[in-house]
Amino acid sequence: MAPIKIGYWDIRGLAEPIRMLLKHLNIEFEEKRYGFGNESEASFPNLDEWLAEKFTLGLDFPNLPYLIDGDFKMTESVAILKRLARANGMIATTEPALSYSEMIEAMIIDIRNRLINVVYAENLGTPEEFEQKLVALREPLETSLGQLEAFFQKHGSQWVAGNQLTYVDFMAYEYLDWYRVFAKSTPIFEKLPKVSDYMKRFEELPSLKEYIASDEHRSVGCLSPFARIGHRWVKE
Ligand SMILES: N[C@@H](CCC(=O)N[C@@H](CS)C(=O)NCC(=O)O)C(=O)O
Repeated sequence: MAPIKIGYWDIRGLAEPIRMLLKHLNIEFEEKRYGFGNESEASFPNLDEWLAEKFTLGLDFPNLPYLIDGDFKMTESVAILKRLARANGMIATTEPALSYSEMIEAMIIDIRNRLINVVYAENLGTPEEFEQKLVALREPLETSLGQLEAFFQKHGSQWVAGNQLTYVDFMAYEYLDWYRVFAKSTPIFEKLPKVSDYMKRFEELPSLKEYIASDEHRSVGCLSPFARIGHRWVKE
């Protein structure tokens, strides 16, 4: 049987939790990574490579990322993660773990979107104004991370669903990791021992340790070149 195919831009973005989950599960998969054109041309960045295929793939809701598994095709990053998680024991099945992990899933998406809304905003303002908007992200981030720290403290859990690693951890790790680039040299997790341990625990997973340390993961931008920052980024 042909391996699962994942289509996405040639960035980490919304596909990285899916890629990491597949690697963790040791599931063979093929990737179609769409480029943004030639960086030396005035038309860069452009969507041409993706747009040439977008409506030819038989997707009900054409978008990126997509998953093609034989005749089965779908989009929506979280739905793709959940399909893979359900099939491979990577989703909580008991209460309250399921409710807690779904709560954190939604909270992590909110944290991620606050950043996305700033860096992809149509009116980015002057570099100074943009810098101020990035600084303004710190307060809500610190509040959310402080709450996550307290959650781990209160529940004594290793992962968001207790002691079971689930697909939500793949989202949480990736989207919290994006903030390391935007925080520049100012540490964001160091004051939070539980959250720091959580990030480290994920990075140390034997299934992912090598990948997370590799250039394949570290040197690829988190975001597309349409974002003011986050496209060209090498993790320190
Ligand atoms: N809710 C969707 C959002 C998908 C989305 O916004 N994809 C962006 C990249 S992050 C894209 O460029 N889609 C291609 C398109 O709109 O044609 C998901 O989570 O998968």
